[in-house]
Amino acid sequence: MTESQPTLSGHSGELAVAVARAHGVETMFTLSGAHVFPMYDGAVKADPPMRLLDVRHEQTAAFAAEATGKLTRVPGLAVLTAGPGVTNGVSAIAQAQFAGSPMVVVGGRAPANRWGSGSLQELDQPPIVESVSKLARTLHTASDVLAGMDQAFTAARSAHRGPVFVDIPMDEFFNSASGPAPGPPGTSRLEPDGDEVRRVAGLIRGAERPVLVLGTDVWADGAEEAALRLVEAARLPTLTNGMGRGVVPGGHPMLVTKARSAALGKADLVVVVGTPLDFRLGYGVFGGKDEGSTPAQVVHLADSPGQVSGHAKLAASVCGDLTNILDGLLAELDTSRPDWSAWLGDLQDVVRATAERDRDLLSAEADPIHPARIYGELVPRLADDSVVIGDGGDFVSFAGKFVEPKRPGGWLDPGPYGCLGAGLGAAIAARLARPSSQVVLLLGDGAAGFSLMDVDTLVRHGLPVVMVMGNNSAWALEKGPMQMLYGYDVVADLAPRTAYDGVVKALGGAGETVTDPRQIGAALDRAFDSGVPYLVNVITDVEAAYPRATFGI
Ligand SMILES: Cc1ncc(C[n+]2csc(CCOP(=O)(O)OP(=O)(O)O)c2C)c(N)n1
Ligand SMILES: [Mg+2]
Repeated sequence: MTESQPTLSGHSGELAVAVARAHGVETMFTLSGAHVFPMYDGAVKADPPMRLLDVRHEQTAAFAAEATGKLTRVPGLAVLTAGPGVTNGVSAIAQAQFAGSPMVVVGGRAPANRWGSGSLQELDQPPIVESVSKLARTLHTASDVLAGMDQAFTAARSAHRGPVFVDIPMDEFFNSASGPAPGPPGTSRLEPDGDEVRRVAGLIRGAERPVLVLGTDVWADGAEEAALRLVEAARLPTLTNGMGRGVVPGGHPMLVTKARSAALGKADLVVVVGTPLDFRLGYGVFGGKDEGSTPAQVVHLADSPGQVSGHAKLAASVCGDLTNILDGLLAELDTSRPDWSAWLGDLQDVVRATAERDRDLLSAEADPIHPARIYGELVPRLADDSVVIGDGGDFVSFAGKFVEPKRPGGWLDPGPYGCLGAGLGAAIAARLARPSSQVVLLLGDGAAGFSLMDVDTLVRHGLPVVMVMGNNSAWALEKGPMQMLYGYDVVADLAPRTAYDGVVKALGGAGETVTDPRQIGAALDRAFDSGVPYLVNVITDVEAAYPRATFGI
C-alpha cells in the first residue's frame, strides 16, 4: 500500500461493490437470497447507490450480465444466491465462456464456520463452475475480498475475455475487513510479433482471391475501427460473424456475407480474425470448390495464444492486441498490394443476385406467413444504432441471413454455445446499456418459454423492449432434422398458435397476434411507439424451414 492510496473498510459486500464500481460496473443483476444480502447492502449504501436489477430466474440475471459484458465491454455482474441460485446460472456462465464475454458472478456460499455440518444449500460451487469459466474460486475470508474481486474483474476483462466466478462464505460475507481502496482497472495488452504480422501481409499480398472474416473478438478487443480501416484501404472482400457483424456496415461494398458460400468456396486465402475456426466456419477448411482447385490457405489472428486454432491447418497465425495486428497489416499492405477488384466484383455480383432472390421471400404474401416476411417488414424499421437480439432456432437463423447491422456492438446471437433462454436477460441488459436505442428481441416460440416470465422484470423496472416472435408452434430447428433423419418427428410440436402476447399483457406489457402478412408492419410500428414491453406474436408457417447447410456437428 502506498501513502497516497486511501484505505477502505467495510463488510465483504461493501468491499465487493466498491471493486465492481472501480471496474465500471453500474448494475447488479440478481434474484434475492439471504446468502448474498451483504451485496445488496453494499449496493444500497454505496455513494451513489449501485443499481439493483432483480429478475425472476437466475439464468436471466446471468444472461443479463453476459449481455452487458458483450454490449459495453465492461464485465457484467450477476449476484446469485448459494446452491440453486448458482446452479441456475451455470448455462449462462458456459455461454460467456464460449463467446468470450467478460462477466463476474458472485455466488453466496454456506457459512465456513458450519461447513460439513449440513447447513442450507451447502454446496462447494467452484468445482461445478470451473470447467466453464476462466477462474472459479472461493474468497475464504473478508480480508480476501478486495484483492480477490479485483483479480476476478481483471481476469474477466483481459484477453481472452470470459466469465469469472467467486463465492464468499456467508459468515465471511457479513464480516468486515479493510485494505487499499480499489484504483482504476489495469489491463495488459499483448504485443503481436512483428515478423509474424509481416509474414501474414506477405501471404495476403501473394493471394489472388483473399477473404477476410471478422468475428466477435474484433469488437470485444476494441479493434472494430482498425478492422474497417484495413478492409477499406486494402479493399478486401469481408465476411462477419457473431459480434463482428456491423464492423463492416450492412450495404458496404466490401461486405460479401451474402456471397458467403462463393467467397469461402473459391478463396485461395482466408484470414480469420477474432473468432474460433469452429463449426460456424467449416472447422477452418475452405476453398477447393472448383474442380481441380486446392483448399485455401488459412491464417488465424487471435487476441491471445489460447485462441489460436489447434486443429486447423494454418499457413500462419498471430496473437495479441487485434488493433495492433490489423494496423500492422494495413501498414504493410498500404505500400504494395495486388488489385483484387475483379475477385471483389465477382463476389459483389453474387451479393446482388442473392439480394435479388431474397426480395421475393422478404415480401412473401404466403398464408401462413413465411418468417422471412417478418424481416422484410422489420429491417427497414431498424435504426442504425438498434440492438437486435436473437433467441430461437430457425427464426433467428433467418435473422442472421436478412439483418445486416449498420454498426458493430448491436447484434447478439446465441453464439457457439447456442443456449436457448438468453433472450429476456439480454433484452434487459440492452435496454440498460443503450437507453436511447431500439431494442428488438427476436424470439422463437419455443425459446420464449425459457425466459418469458422475465417480461415481469421489464415491466417492474420500466424497460420497454420490442419482442418479435416467429410462432410456428414447433421446435422447428429440431423438427426438420428429425424428419430428415427418421422420416417422422416426436417431441418437436408445441401447442398451436399459443397467444404469448396474452402472457405479456398479463404481466403488465402489451402485444398482439398477427396472422396476415400485410399487418406485420403496422403491428411493429405500434410496438415501437408503445413505450412498454410489447410482443408481436406472428403466426408463421412451420413448413418454411431454414435452408441449413450445417447442423454444427
Ligand atoms: C437450452 C437449449 N435447449 C435445447 C436446445 C436445442 N434446440 C436448438 S434450436 C431448438 C428449437 C428452437 O425452437 P424455437 O425457439 O421455436 O425456434 P424455431 O426453430 O421454431 O424457429 C432447440 C430445441 C438448445 N439449443 N438450447
Ligand atoms: Mg418455433
